[in-house]
Amino acid sequence: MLRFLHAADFHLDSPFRSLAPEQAAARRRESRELLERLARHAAQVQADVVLLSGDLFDSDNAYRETAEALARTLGSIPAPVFLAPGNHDWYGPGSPYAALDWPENVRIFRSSAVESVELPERNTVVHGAAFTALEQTGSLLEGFTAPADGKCHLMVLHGDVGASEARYDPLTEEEIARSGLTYLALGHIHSCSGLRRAGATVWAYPGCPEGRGFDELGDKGILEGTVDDRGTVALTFVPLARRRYESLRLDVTDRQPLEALEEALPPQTASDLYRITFTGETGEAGVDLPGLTEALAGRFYHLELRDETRIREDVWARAQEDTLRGAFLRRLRLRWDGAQTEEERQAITAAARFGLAALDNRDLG
Ligand SMILES: [Mn+2]
Repeated sequence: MLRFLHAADFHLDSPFRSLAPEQAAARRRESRELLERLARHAAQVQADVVLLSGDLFDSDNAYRETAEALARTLGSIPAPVFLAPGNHDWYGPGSPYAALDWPENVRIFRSSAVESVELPERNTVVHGAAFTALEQTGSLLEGFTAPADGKCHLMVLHGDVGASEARYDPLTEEEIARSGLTYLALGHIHSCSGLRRAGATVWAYPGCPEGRGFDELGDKGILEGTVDDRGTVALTFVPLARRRYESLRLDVTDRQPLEALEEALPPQTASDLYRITFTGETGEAGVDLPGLTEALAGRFYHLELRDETRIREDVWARAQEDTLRGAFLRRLRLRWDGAQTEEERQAITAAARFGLAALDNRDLG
């Protein structure tokens, strides 16, 4: 039986622009620790081979120390490591893949033509190809067929299955089915695909090993797989992320926001990055975001609160009043009723809240 690890899309040295500079720097350091966790896991489960499907670096001008850390950590893995550069870390004369001396157990694919490496003691062949430019408009799998020689055929590749645009190695399921591969280890898509089949070939994306924004939510990690003597592939998801991005929408109609939050949150959130959006209906002041931020201090690694609640009907009802307040509410209500998008409605809601606070000489916080 062959045991492999499959990881991709580390995007080392990502800028983390949505965080404060110090936190962004800490996050970049932490992403390098992901490599160490990968190496430790490989040793722990005695992986026979490690497959890295590109976008290890976020850009082609990664810090030299990051590249050195990658080389060092991959070199510490007691198994052969295969790396197929992707669109963010494409192989070229200026790339860290060309500039550094890589340890003996690390094989980096450097050509857009598929190359094959035999692992005779494992009855396995590992195939792979590289992005050699920012874009790869033709399929790297085109024309490839693994021989039916009873060996286990793995391929490591960065590519876009079922792509709507042809810039990132567009692959089709028909092509994968024709490849004759036992397992196609892909990178590029940042969420884990789980085990997928095309013909007799199993393929998968592990997703990125840790989220980098609120578009990469929840548990993130790598895939651990086995191929038995009959060529049957099994996959297990291994969480690797230290921190998770979570996005929560919370209806606070007739509820205290803090209470509703306490009910919805898991006990441990201090390592994680949360975006919490309040929905439903509230009174004229809306949700007290500064007060909540203070009450929740220290509970999260990073917290974003958003008030998307609507103003309750009883507040609008005062539009009938023959006062400045009534006139103000009537005008806004007309605009609200004519609003075409949720953004417009949000803007009108905010205007109503600020206006009512101003009319009452009340501080919105
Ligand atoms: Mn990519």
